[in-house]
Amino acid sequence: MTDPKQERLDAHRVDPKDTALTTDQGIRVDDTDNSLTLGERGPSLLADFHLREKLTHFDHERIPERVVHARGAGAYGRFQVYESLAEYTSAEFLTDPSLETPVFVRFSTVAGSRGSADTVRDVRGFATKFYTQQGNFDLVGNNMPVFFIQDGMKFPDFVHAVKPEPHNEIPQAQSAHDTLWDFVQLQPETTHMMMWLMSDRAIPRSYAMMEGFGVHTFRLVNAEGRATFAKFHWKPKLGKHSLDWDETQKIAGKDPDFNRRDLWDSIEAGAYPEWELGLQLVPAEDEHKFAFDLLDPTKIIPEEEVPVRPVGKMVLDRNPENFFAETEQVAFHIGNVVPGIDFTNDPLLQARLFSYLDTQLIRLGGPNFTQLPVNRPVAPVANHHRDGYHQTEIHQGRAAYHPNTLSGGCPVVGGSGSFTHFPEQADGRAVRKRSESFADHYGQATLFWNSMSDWEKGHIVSAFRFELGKVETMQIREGVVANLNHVDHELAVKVAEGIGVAPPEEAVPTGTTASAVTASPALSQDGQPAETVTGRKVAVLVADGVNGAQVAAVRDALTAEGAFCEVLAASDGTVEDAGGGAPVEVDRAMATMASVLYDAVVVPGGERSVQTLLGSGDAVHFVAETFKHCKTVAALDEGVELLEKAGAASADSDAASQGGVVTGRGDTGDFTGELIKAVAAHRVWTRDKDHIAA
Ligand code: HDD
Repeated sequence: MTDPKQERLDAHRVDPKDTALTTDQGIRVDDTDNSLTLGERGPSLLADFHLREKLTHFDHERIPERVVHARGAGAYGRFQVYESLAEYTSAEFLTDPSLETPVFVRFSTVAGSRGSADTVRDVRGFATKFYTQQGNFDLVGNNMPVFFIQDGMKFPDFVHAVKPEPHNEIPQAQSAHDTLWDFVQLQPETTHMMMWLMSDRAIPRSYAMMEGFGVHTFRLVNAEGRATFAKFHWKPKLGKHSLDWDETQKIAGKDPDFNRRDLWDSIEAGAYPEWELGLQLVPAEDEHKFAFDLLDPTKIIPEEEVPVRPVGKMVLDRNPENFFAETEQVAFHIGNVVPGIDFTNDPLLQARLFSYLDTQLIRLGGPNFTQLPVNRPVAPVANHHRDGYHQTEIHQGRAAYHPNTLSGGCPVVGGSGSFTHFPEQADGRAVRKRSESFADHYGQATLFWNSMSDWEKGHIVSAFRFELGKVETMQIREGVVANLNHVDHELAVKVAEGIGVAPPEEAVPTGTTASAVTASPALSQDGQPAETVTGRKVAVLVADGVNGAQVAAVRDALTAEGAFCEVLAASDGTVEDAGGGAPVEVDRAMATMASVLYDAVVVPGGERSVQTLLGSGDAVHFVAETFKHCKTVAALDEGVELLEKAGAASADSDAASQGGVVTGRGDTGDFTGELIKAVAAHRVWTRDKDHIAA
């Protein structure tokens, strides 16, 4: 009798010579399914080296997850500077426009464990490793330009507060709990960052639709040794866009890998994510010209005060081969800088200089993690570091010390192109004291609030209400409201009204050192450039009897623009074309997907198809939910009836005036053009009256 398992294996077998299964010693194995036993029903034998080795290796497969930023996804790409920045820096990758520098980027959430959902409310890490000819430069930033605390001394306190509570390890990957907000109420320096965290920046639609920030003020140093202060920015080509809060909650269940999958799929499809690197440059002599301290990481330099100069472009165009080897083992370190880039005395940055190397030692099990392929520089490495766990180099020669004659004095030290620390003048007494220039915790939180559109303000109020509504201790809610009153009285009152706290009766003074600008349009996500649908995902709902020509036209138009178009029906397979043409291929069974996984829905015409969809609770819900989340809903011919039934359009309404509702008849020409425009515009946030009025 034939064995079905063997038949299936034989059918997929490649040349067995190259694929023989071996032990770690290279010995070919005759059976990897059955332990070696004494008789068929007898005890297992210690002599079974294959079993023991297989289990031992498996038992040791895990390494400690990152203490923060455990959940992440990465990709390779390239960076190129537009024109030489030699006036500011001697870093070759920033001065030679002909150089293409390979990069690896890892995006992450901060609080959750490795297996937590992507779409939680959190800061996103945006860490870039530039493999430059002069060595690795790591820009270890976030998608928000400020941080929770001013001094690295507070980092363990902050992280302990935001992580799941220690007694019951609840909640996972959430900031909505007592310990975080207790810390926040007592540490008002968190206020500015909490405004960002409560804004839609904390729930990005895609990594490719996020800004990135180096946060700290760095120092660029040119070949003559002249220093310029610099803030690093990443500006996404696709604009900065976010999800709807209700949507994120549902995605966390429907597809916890939502952002990771989006990055992977976009790269596989050739829709490569792209950012411009931008610099805010401040001459050294202007260090004290601002209303805040450049060394304070809870402050931005408003772009309206110092413009962001676009200096280069990064494209991510290759997915890793193996998640563990590359994305999990990549080791970033803010101390990895190349000549021409240097640090400042920002006390948060200074503490980070210690922490990153320290953490890699425990996480990656010894000092040789720099030899792992993803961490290895493209620049040659030569020094007297020797031995240690997992040493993969076979070092040559007798001299592992400097100076030496036995190796001809090699490797030589110094010379042109070597890193020289900026000779900053420093003088003072050893003190534990926060600088007075860091004292204002509210001014820029107010600037952020004042820069938001109405719908963004509505989302922020709702987020505070949600988060504080989960806080069990009333006194903590009250403390946060008291802090918010220093940001904006109306904000504090609205938040208080939603969480059972007595609203503050009168306004109190807000911060003093905001900046020269009182509102910064660059902080808002309103009115983003809407020129592209690259990476967007559109669902097309169909059943037997659909207008197949319309499905094809919609699919062709969207894919030509770099969007993903998926046809959904009650089950996989095909559906009949109303015109008697070839059956229409179904990409997904509706039950396996949900509206929250798409940016828009299209209902093509076809009498029979639409009648079936009208009778399907799933289909009606799909359209209604798409509409509720402020996305584009579109229909052709009879399909409009489904929009009406879902409450997304009414027969006598002027569809165009509703925004994000696209309808058409018969011919798909204008329809697909309008559809693409609407999808590119992301969302019609003003549709969500509940939250704006909150
Ligand atoms: Fe950090 C990881 C970004 C403050 C200590 N951090 C980590 C990652 C990012 C950031 C993106 C993940 C890197 C990856 O993908 O592997 N961290 C920031 C930013 C900060 C910041 C933008 C403030 C401006 N971090 C910060 C402080 C400390 C740390 C103040 C400690 C004093 N961060 C760490 C760490 C991690 C880390 C414990 C955990 C895993 C790792 O380093 O490799 O060392």
